[in-house]
Amino acid sequence: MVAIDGVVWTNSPGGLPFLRVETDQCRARLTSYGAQLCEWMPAGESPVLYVSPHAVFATGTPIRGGVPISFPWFASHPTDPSKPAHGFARTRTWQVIEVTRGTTGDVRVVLRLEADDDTRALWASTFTVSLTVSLGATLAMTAEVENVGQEALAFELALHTYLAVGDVEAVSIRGLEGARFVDKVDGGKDKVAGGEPQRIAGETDRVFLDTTATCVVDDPVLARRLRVEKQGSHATVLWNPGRDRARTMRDIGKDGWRGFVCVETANVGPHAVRLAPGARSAMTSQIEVLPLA
Ligand code: TA6
Repeated sequence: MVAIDGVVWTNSPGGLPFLRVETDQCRARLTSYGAQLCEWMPAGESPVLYVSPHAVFATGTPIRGGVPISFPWFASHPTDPSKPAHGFARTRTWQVIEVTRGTTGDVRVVLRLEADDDTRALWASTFTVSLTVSLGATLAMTAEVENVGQEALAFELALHTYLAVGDVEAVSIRGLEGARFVDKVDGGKDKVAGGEPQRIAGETDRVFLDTTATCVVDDPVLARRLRVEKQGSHATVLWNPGRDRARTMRDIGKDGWRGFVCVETANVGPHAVRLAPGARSAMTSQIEVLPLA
């Protein structure tokens, strides 16, 4: 691959290959393990993605933070609890197809994962999934799935984005007002959001349906606004474990839960995507940092 200014490959202490990007537009870190973006920081900003100080960087373990990819199923497997939560994409090493510098100075990285014997043992379908990441003053991530097999397939997909915030109990999330959601911390009940922004008070695990809306996280502590715009996605997941549940998780630490909120661009549940042989489908999430007006 041609050397690109501001881009180097390194290895994490656990041996994962990391692409480090340092340009006049941003600083970023992405590993081919799970095609997981673990840092994106536009010039002059503090980190936009949260990564737990207790995150494990080793093959076989999902990395807690950044942007894990849930594919081909979301959360627990619907029928077989022995299969890995959130599918296998986040614990496989993806192929790096391309690293280039765009005309606007952004660094563009394309990664791909294809079906093989290991994926077929967990999911019978023949697919390719690619992730295109544009790392600049804004962040764009597009995940595209193609059915390269002979049978129809159906999948769920989420960009399980951990947004870094000053104090999760102080943020408000706009854009989901009036949307229908499944409340996973209330027995999976179907509910409808009120007219006020979402706030995090205790464990929150909500799958908003039929929504293509942009979400805006207002963060008074960091005095900034994170704007998450999306295309090709009909669900948004809002998640934070809260203090008590975080205590049961090995890789979050005592107060880690305060430092993030997951706002996930997704196609899950009733929005699972069905693809005929030869068909493809793309989903994009774009993140921008704005001052808090
Ligand atoms: O997206 C929300 C969620 O599905 C939650 O139910 C929660 O458990 C979270 O993902 C994290 O899952 P993980 O397998 O990474 O611990």
